[in-house]
Amino acid sequence: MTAYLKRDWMIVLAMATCTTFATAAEVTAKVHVSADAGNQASVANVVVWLTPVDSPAPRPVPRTNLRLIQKNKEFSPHLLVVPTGSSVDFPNLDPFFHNVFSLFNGKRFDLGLYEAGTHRSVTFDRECVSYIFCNIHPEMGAVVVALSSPWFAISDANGLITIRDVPPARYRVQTWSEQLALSPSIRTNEIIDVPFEGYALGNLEFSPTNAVTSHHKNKFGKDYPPDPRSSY
Ligand SMILES: [Cu+2]
Repeated sequence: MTAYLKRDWMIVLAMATCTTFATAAEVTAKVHVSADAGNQASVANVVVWLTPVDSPAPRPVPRTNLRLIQKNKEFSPHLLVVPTGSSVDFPNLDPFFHNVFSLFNGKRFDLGLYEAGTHRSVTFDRECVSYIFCNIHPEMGAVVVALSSPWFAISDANGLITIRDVPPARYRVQTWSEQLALSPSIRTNEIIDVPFEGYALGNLEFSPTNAVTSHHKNKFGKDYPPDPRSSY
């Protein structure tokens, strides 16, 4: 390849890169919790996603190597947001049994009793919110949010949300939070026109609600029995 040809290719590549950046808008927001909530409510882990209004959303690319581990009688991470079609592995890294199930809402499954060092996986094949529990340990709880849109983000510890690489178009804004409810309702399912320059949603006002994972039944719909083997 001659030096001139090389230079031409570099110009083409540079132009393509510029074009990509020019069409990749950012949509930002900030979670704000109403003052009467005290200091208890966290502004983190609020999920915001955009669904195109005028055309179907492109099919999201399923992610691979997703894990929701069980260790020290906890699920980790507590919240996992995945594109629909993704499989999540549930390895048991504790030296005792767990019994992972999701029957409350969303994807329904019961992985049964499985021992230390084994794992099972679940494919989240439709848009839904699944609450994951263990039938042995009531303190264990996690949430998997499966989204059909590739444009989503989760608020950080300061409540900041940045959805990147959003093509300019009209979108419906949707939110989910385990412990917060969006208020006032006028912003529920808000429609926005995202221009090339990006869009700032500003403050999203939330108020606290009771987290499903903090008070739940076992997989038979009953209260958890007291565990005589407290060390397990
Ligand atoms: Cu368990």
